[in-house]
Amino acid sequence: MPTAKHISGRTPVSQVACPGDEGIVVEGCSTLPRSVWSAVSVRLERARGALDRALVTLALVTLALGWLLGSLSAGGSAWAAELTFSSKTLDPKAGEVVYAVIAADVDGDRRPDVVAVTENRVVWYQNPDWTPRVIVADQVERDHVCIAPLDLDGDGQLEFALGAGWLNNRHLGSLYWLKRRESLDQPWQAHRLGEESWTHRIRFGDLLGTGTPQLVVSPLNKSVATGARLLAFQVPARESLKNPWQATPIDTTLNAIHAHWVGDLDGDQQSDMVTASQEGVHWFRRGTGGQFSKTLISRGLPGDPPTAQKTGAGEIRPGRLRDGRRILATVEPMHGTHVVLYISPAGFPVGESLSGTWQRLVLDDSLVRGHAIWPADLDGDGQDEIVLGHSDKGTGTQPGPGVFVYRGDETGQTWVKQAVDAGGIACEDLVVEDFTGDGRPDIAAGGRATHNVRLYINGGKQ
Ligand SMILES: [Ca+2]
Ligand SMILES: [Ca+2]
Ligand SMILES: [Ca+2]
Ligand SMILES: [Ca+2]
Repeated sequence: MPTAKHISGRTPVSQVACPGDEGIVVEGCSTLPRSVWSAVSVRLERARGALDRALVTLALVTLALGWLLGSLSAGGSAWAAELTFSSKTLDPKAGEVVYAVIAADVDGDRRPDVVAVTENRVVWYQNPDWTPRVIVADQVERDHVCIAPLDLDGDGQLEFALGAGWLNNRHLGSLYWLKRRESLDQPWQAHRLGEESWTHRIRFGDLLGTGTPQLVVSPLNKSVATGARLLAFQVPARESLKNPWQATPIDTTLNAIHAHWVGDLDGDQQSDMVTASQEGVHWFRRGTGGQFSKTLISRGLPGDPPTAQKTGAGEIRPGRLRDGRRILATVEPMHGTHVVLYISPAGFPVGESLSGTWQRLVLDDSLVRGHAIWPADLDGDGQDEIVLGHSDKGTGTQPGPGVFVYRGDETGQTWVKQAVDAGGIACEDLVVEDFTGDGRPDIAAGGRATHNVRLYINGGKQ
C-alpha cells in the first residue's frame, strides 16, 4: 500500500531549500525495537574478519542515529502522525488521459459517485460497488477536458456541463450540457450551450449574484480579447435550456488561466472568484453596482515578463487553518514545480482585510508537472491538510509521480509531506470527498500516462 515512510517530522519547511530533500527517512520509533537488536546479534555472530566487523559497526551507528532522530521526531503534538489510506483501482484504463475527476451523486442514493472525463468519454463509477457506466462516448468533439454538475432543470436529478474540443489543433472550446435518458445504462444526450475557444476549466457558482448559479468558464488563452475571457454563462429557464446560454464577461486581462474557483472566500455571503494565471493569484469580488474588482494576492512564482509555465500560478483552491484564517493552496507555475500556501492576513470572516498581504509559504519545490490541489481536513482536527497530485516524476526524495498530502502543525508554519500513492498514478486531477460516509474525507484521482482512476479510502491516523 502506498503509505509512505515518515520523512523526518520536525524539519520546518521554511528552513528547507527543497522540502523533497528535507529529511532523513526514519520510522518514528521512540525505542529501538527488539527485532532490530536481534538482527544485529545475528550479524555479530556471523561476523568473520575485519570487513564484517566494520560493516556491523557501520550498521550499529546507522541504527543508533535512526533511533535518535526517531525519538526526536516522535512524541509531542499529534500532527506528526501519518494518515493511513487504502487504495482501490476503479478503472485501470479509463482513456488515454483522465483530464478531470469529480464527485457527484449521479444516481441520487446520497452516496457520492466518481465521475471521470477522458479525451472522448465521460464515465461514472457507482458508489459503493464502483460499476462503471458511460455518460457520453464520442458524442462531442475531442478532447473532453472539464465537467461540472448541477440540477439544471430542477427535477431533482443532476445534469452536467461539459467542456470539449480541447486542443485538437482547433481549440474549439465547445460547451455542452448533458441530460440523462430513462435508464442510467443509456448514453446521455449532449446539448450545445455555447463556446469559448481554449475552454479549460468550468464551475457552477453564483458569481453574478442572481440567486442561481452560472457556469463560470476559464479559457486557458485569449481568443478575441487582449487576455483570456472569463465568462459567466447564465443558466436559462427550464423550457429554454436547449437555446444558447447568454454569457457575461468578467475579465479579459489575464493569460494562461489554468484554474479558477468560485465561492465565498471572505465570508460576506457573496460568491467570489480566485484565479491562477501566469500573472499570479487574483481575487475577484462583485461590487454593489455589479462590477467586478480584482485584487492581486500574489504574483506567484516571480518572473518578468509573465510567461505561461514559467511565472505565476497554475492551480488554486481555498481552505482554512485551525484558527480560522483562510488559506489558498496553489501549484506554481502552471504545470509547475512548487506547492505554495498563502495564509490570509487576518482572522475569518475577514471581508476587506483579505486585501492585505498574504503570507507566502513554499511547501515543496520538487514537483514536475503539478496538476491538482485540494485543501481538506482529512484528520478532523479543524485544520485543512493539502492534497496534491502531479503527473511526472519529481526531483526530491519522494519523486512520485502520484498523490501526496502535506500536514501542517497548529501554527500552519511547518508542514510535512506524506505519500498517498507514490508511482501508481500519473495524477492529472483529484477530488476530495467522503465517499464511504464515515465522516473522513477520501481521495479519488485520475491519471495521465497511467490512464487509471483510483480511490484512496481514508483510514484515519496511525
Ligand atoms: Ca450515488
Ligand atoms: Ca435535473
Ligand atoms: Ca486536519
Ligand atoms: Ca470516508
